[in-house]
Amino acid sequence: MNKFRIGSMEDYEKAYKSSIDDPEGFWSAIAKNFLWDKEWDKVLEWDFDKFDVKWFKGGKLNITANCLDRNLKDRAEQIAIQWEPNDPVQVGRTLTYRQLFIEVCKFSNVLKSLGVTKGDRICIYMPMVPELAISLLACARIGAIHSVVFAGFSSNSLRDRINDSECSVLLTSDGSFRGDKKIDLKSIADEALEECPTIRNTVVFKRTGDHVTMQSGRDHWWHELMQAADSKCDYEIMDAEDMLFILYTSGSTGKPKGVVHTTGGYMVFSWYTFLNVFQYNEREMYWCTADIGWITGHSYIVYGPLLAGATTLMFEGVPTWPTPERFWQVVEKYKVNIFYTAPTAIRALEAYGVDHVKKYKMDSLRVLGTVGEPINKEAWDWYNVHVGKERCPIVDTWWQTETGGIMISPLAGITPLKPGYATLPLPGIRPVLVDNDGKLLEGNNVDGILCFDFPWPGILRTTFGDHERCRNTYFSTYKNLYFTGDGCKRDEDGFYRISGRVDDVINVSGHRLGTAEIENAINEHPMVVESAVVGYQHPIKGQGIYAYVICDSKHGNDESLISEIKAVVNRIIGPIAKPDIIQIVPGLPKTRSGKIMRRILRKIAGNETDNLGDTSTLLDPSIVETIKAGAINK
Ligand code: 7RM
Repeated sequence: MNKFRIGSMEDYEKAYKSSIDDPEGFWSAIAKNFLWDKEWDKVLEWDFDKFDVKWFKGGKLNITANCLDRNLKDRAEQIAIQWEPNDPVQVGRTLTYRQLFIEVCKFSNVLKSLGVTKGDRICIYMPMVPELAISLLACARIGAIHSVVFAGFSSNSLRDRINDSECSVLLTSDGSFRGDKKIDLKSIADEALEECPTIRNTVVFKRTGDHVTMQSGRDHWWHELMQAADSKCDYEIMDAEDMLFILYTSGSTGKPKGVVHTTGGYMVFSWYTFLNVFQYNEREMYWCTADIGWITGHSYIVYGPLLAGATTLMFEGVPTWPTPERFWQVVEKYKVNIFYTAPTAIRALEAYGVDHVKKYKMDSLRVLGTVGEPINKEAWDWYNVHVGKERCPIVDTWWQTETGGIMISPLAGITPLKPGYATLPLPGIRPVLVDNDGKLLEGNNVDGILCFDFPWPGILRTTFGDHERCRNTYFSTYKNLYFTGDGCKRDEDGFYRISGRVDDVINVSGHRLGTAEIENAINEHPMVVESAVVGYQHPIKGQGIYAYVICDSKHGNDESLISEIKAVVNRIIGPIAKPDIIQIVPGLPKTRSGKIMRRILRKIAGNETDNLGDTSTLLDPSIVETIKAGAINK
């Protein structure tokens, strides 16, 4: 067994203490576990004020040498990727470590043949097929920076992300299957590319077989380029601090930011957290149900598991199609040992009733995990009793796109569990709680805002093209602290419970959305004068989207206007951002300085209208009564 796998609570306490007493010694011992072309000169340099963090400075490596080449020695014939298609009647695919290695090398050569070199940005807009994972790894192998855009995003969102990081190549597919839906990814991509001057080539993977238009000179078929590709490709030697990838994420203001992760630190952190949180054992079947379009898929479908030499299951479909038994069928079919999903999926399946779960044995399951949003007690209990049969620990993993990997979480079977609690920080992680004024809340039994006062190897390094925005967003709220945006309690035992966002970010089915982003989309409708978006508690999605919209007095029928506005948001951002509720209002509660009082709108959306607090500073307090009277019940 790996000597860095923590085996007991005592071990955890020892590791935690040594990570605090000597962080550089702690992380460098772990980093030595990997293949480096040259060892680092300095383990850590950091400054939260300017925000400059470097891990393993001077070290040279390639992450794919560690995910692939290194695994050829002992597990070339072991399955690296087990792929399960959307439709259960279609057959799955397996790729051993050797096969994956060859595919990655070949596709690396394809990228090179298109003129891609180290440092170029490659946008990836693909369904959950093995070629998506191959794409990430091929980029990493030749030193190109991948920027994956979730294939549920609209052409506008895709266009903006491509342009922000000036990608030169787009990897996509003809279409994708999601449950009973088929999506024409290539046409969406074509629309985006009309306004993407930096894209010189696209590679199109054939998935649905539907007719697509191929622009000659620009668009190439994946299978055709692969046919001619050589299967030998040496990896590019990268600096530890060279960019590995960009991943866009929403914040409280403006457009999504391109979170940047670099090579060495991310590798060490995604591996260490994977191994310890899930207590991964050799040869286990591991399944994370996320999409690679999100950070969870990057760190815990692709990099973490492959670095650990695990078998990672990739699932193309959705939990409820063709039936709400789909997850459990897959668990049984592949004898899944570790299962990692989102609370929203658990709640959705819970709503269909327990009979669907009972049909499947699922005795292979050993560890269950959740991520993306707070888990309510009811969902936790259901997961524990009906899926885990009360014998599988549930790891409630708290982390963010920006943290690169899991920060606060139980270690499966080691940390005592408390439903709703992410429990304790991983070794090397130093959470602090502060009040609104940034005053440190010491001791236990405190409630505040979650921050970190020391860097960890997986921390973001910048936001692409705008370092000042990064510094401002994460390091200027409280001096010398990384600001997470989450509210958090530390209870009498020192255990952490994350309560949710304290900023204007909402979390819909585990997807992060900025209210400003949705408002901007709504405002694109020609009849909309102004809008304000808030989240409200939703039984399945965690949060739903409630939009208050002021419309032009000339607007016609409310109902058709509302569906038009939804369609606009769908077109501009994508289906995940579509408001659940739209209330047309004559005005918004604004202060004399013109600031919308969202606190009031949140309360109305949440049916908490008894105590709206002080409304005396409003320009027109009467508007509150009008909005209340027209509020839409859920
Ligand atoms: C991994 C991921 C990050 C935000 C974060 C929280 C929320 C994530 C948990 C959670 C409570 C959890 N990255 N969040 N995990 N809240 N308990 N276990 O989701 O960048 O997309 O979102 O998600 O608000 O700030 S993310």
